[in-house]
Amino acid sequence: MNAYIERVLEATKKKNASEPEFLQTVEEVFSSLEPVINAHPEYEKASLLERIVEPERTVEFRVTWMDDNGQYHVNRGYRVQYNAALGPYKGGLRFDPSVNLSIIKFLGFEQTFKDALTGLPIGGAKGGSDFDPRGRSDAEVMRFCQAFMTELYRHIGQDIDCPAGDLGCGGREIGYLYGQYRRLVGAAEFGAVSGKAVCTGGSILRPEATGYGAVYYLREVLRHDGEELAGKRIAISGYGNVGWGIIKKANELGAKVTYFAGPDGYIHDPDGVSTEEKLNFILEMRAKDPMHCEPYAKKFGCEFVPGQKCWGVKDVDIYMPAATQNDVNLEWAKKIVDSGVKYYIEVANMPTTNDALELLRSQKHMVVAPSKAVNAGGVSVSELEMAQNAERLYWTAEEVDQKLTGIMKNIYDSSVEVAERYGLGYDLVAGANLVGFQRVADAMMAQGIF
Ligand code: 2IT
Repeated sequence: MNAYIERVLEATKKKNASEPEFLQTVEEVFSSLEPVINAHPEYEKASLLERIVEPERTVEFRVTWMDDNGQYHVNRGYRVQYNAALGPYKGGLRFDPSVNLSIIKFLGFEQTFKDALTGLPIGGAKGGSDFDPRGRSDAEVMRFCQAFMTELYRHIGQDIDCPAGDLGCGGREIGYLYGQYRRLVGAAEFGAVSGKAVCTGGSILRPEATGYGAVYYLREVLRHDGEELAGKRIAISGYGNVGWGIIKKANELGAKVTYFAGPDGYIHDPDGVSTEEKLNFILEMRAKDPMHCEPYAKKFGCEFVPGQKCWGVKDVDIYMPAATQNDVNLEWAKKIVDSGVKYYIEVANMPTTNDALELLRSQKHMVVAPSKAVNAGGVSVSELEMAQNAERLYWTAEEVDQKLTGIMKNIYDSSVEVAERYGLGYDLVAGANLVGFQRVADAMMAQGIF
């Protein structure tokens, strides 16, 4: 590795020793940067890497809310405004008990390069809380969201920072968050929060966008090999918003999801999750109890394997981890390698541990695509929502879909082009890191050193 990269990496490890997820993503991104750092000695003089790993601003705050029994709860809220060189900070809010500063910083760092990859004018940020919305009533979720926004509102705005959803923060939560923002600032400033319902300034395609974008990216990967989506079988993990979008678009384009995994095990449905009835059942099942997918097997008479992940099954063409971080570790990656399946398409943020990713990328028979490219359709449509809000009008689903298709193709094409230009061959992981980094670096260099 280049000496400058190594030096900054070591310093970052020392400085952030208690943040393993954050260090994992820094290591992953930095491992791709050697060619661009070699080509730009001026970056070291400008302390570019030292600056890029440090968030521009981190806000940590208390969130106090009352449950339905009149009892108070105190949670911790975060917003890490990572880098706004390319535009207003943009990125989701995660509400999950696992949330801590390390998780939010890893997500914010990833988001910075993801947002750059979209080619749209947005910087990177992430936020959230260790609040657990599971099992909470609508009124409790509303009170939590109002309390969360009562602090957050002073740090965001349509030209400053535009939060959206992430795990545990869906349409309902975004509605409450936006409502409280509007109330506090006394203005219908739609562009300050994205992922809103269409009736309140949202983009018609935002719920589907991450899943649809992932399938559009996959289509480009297959096209590169002279293959098409029709007839392909896919194994996914996670069946939330993103999994739902993947299933819908895969069905539309003639592919099918034949395996999906949840926290309690995995389902094998050889006919695919291919009907409205099955898709609706998944939505209902998840709303009732997000921890169990077994009811699907009972309902549709298919196999359920308890306590296992579907990584390693052989009768599919594509794996798409779409659950959460570090879903695939070295042990699972070995099973994936042994299965002979060619395509490993990351969807969730950082679904693969670094050693597992290295193993998968080193396989001659495999194509590995990185999540920061594959799942960028979500934030892209968030930015289109901001653009619509700025124009004070609504775009049709067709208009948004057409733009999304173009954005995903650009992300793929630019990643391929840059990796080839640096002599790395067909390397989608390095290509995405290099494109994202280069765009942020250009903007930072143009704006002076601070
Ligand atoms: O990880 C992500 O890209 C998101 N959670 C969506 C961010 C956004 O601003 O839509």
